[in-house]
Amino acid sequence: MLWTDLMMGLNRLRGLGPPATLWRLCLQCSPAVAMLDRVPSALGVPPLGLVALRLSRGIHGRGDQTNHAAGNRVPCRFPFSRVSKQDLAFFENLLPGRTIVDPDVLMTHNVDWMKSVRGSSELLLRPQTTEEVSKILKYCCERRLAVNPQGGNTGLVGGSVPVYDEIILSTSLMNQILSFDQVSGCVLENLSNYLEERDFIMPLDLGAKGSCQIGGNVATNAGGLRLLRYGSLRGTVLGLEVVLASGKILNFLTALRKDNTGYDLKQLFIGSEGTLGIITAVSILCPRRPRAVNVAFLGCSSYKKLLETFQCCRGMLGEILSAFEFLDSACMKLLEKHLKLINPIAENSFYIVIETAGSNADHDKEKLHNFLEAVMASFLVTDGTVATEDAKIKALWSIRERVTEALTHDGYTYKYDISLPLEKIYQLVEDMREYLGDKAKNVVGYGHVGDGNLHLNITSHSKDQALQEAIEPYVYEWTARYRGSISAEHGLGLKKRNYIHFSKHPEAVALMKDIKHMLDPHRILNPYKTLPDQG
Ligand code: 2HG
Ligand code: ZN
Repeated sequence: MLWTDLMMGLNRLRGLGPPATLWRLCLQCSPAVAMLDRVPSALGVPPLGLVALRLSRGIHGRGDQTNHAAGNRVPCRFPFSRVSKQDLAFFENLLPGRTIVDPDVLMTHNVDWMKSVRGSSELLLRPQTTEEVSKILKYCCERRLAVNPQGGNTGLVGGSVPVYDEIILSTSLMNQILSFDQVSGCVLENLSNYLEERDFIMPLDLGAKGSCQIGGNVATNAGGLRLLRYGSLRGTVLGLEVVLASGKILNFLTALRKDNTGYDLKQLFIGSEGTLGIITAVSILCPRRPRAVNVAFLGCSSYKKLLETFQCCRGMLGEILSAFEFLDSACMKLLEKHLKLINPIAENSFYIVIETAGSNADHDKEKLHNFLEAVMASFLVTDGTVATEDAKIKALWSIRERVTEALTHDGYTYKYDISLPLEKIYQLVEDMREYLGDKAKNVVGYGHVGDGNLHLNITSHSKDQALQEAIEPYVYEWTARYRGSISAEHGLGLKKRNYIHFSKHPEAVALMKDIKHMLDPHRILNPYKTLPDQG
């Protein structure tokens, strides 16, 4: 197929379903939602903007009390105090009108968006300032009351909701943008819009951008669709403000790009899933908004060809490549069946979403054209379509971004977020399909090829303990055999905490426990998450 055919392919996009934004509105209210990602950026090395956020966290969960697979069994409640009338009076005095005991409001905060874990908290606190967070934690620490920090509650590993009756500390009101250089915690999409008006972008982008909060993103070290281009939050976050379990406020809110004065303490809190402290402000490096963005949606007949396409893409698109994502044909079938999305190209075994983002439209177009000609001439790619216009770019992206949503309509979903050497990624999906046979309804693979990150998802008609026990620990043993990670970007939360040993040595886990003990000796912060019950 030629470039002109690719351009003509755009016409077929007109039949695509509703824009991706529809489902982003409210993860908590709708059972049919997703948690995905996408990309952009600028050509060359344009000046970088800086954003600092006073924020909100997000991730945690309750043990699925009905889940008896060994690693997922919920530990007994730790001997925390229970909220008394005096405690309530203290919080009402500190946060008048923001101390919530209404069971209807609490219901949505007790359940994760996948509806797979549920807590029984009877108290939700909505602080607005760092000082309020500090006073809450100081009080809870003295009273031995457990706290579940919660941002947008879009996590996928049961990390963002309570397990038992932990007090939910929601950071949703800590959403002030302090300044362009110093912003505060915000829903990711609001923040992205704010930055775009100023000609900058956030260095991360997730399908859950309409609900997830920047504090939660940092606390979970969320990856997303821009990681290939901008790297992880471990690199783009320049500074943090954190409140420890004792109530002590740590201010590392620097905006410096370089600071080699000893240990980089902020890294301890990035990805700690709210178990070490509550992040209350973030400063983050933001790239300039790219002038020219193109998206190509391509079809490949095998995973081998997909990988060769990726190698070619890296070589030929180089500095303008901002995303290389994939989904398999099983994902496409679910999108068609459950969301009525229309495949814009001919049926294929694999589909690729490539995004370029640069500063010179003609230059980028020419590069993309040459790349497309090369991969078609060598029969790596069998069909494709390209979008340069915003609405069409969104429509193509929504095919990748909405796979998670489509899966929620297919039944109970078992989620695995695995890092592997690139050539092994799809073998896990194939082996799993063969191994499970007809025990599973669907076994699908998609994810971030550019980052070596597979999202292996398996569905069944309803929750099936035997199936879960067949999958786990098989999937983790398989991953460990190839030195992969059992959680590439979603964290461990409640669901994966006991599998940490498949990716970390015992000495490392022991050191993590020591750090937890030092920073939160009474284990009040997000208990039952991230660290394994034993060992
Ligand atoms: C994505 O990349 C998200 O789409 C969600 O990380 C993945 O639902 C999943 O398994
Ligand atoms: Zn992902």
